[in-house]
Amino acid sequence: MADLEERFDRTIERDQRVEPRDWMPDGYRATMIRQIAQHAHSEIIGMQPEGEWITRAPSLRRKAILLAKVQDEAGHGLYLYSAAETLGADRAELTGMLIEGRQKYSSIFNYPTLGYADVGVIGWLVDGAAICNQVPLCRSSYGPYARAMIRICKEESFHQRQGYELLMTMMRGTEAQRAMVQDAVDRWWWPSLMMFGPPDDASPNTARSMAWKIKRHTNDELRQRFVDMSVPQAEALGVTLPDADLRWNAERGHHDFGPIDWSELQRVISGNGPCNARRVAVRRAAHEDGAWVREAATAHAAKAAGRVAG
Ligand code: FAQ
Repeated sequence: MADLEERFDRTIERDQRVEPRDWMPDGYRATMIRQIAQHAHSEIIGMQPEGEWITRAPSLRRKAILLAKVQDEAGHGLYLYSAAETLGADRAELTGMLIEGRQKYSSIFNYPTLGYADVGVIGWLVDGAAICNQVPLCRSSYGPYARAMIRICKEESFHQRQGYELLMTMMRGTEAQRAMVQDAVDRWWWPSLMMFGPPDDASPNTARSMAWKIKRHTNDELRQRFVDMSVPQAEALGVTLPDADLRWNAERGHHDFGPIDWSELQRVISGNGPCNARRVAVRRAAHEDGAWVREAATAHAAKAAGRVAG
């Protein structure tokens, strides 16, 4: 046992990857399952806010782009559930925990999409925040998760660019279109900052996850990186970020920004955001409606196994 623990510690120390068959502390396994499952759930629930606009896309081109993006999100979710399975988690159980409200998913997907500009702003800010958070996870210590992140980040980059391009197009349009973009930015900016999680002094998991090299940066470090990245992008776009305290601090070499309403994050995480009930109800209905597919696939697999055995 001491040997195994030593080998695990050495793997982490040398920046090597922990693989599914390696011994790992129970806490490491539980933390990885928690984070990967929450991430997978976020991708699957995250299909809904934009998915609601597929039938209302303003052109065939926009519809094709949005369909591709939402399908990518489904792919990311399945990819991540597979990574969780390599740790011994059961996918059906994880889905059960999501629809019973026993496991979390990202707060950001509990806000409504009120117009097509929201699709652009989700691409720009939400995928932008996701990239900021996930690029360092490509160096996460758990091999299957780190490798999954490489592909996911490439696709998220496409998602971010499509959002920004959509917003650029709208900003070149009519006054009404520009107002739609600004309104969407006003609604999504603060929730995007909350995606990075609670502040470091109120983040119970960060220290342990950093020591295990699951996380490579703290929540506040990544949030700051995202603010610094977004300010020039907002300027290029011609929108105002809704924060009167946002300004460059030459001494720190970063932008200062106003206080975040952490009670809102708490409210949304604990199930009381604007759309929590609707998001989970839609996921539950999809799961129940898909029962016949799972049954048919199981029956088919049993038959096929019988044929091989016979
Ligand atoms: N929402 O101690 P910490 C996407 C929870 S991107 C809900 O700081 P940790 C792409 C946290 O889990 C979004 N819950 O926790 C996309 C913990 O829960 P516990 C998904 C939150 O893990 C784009 C508790 O609070 N990305 O889907 C949130 O060290 C567009 C205490 O927090 C990922 O999941 C929150 N915002 O750090 C799809 C990335 N923040 O212990 C569609 C991977 C914290 O009670 C469209 N995850 N919590 O179970 C991570 O990097 C980390 O888990 C953090 C949280 C940074 C999210």
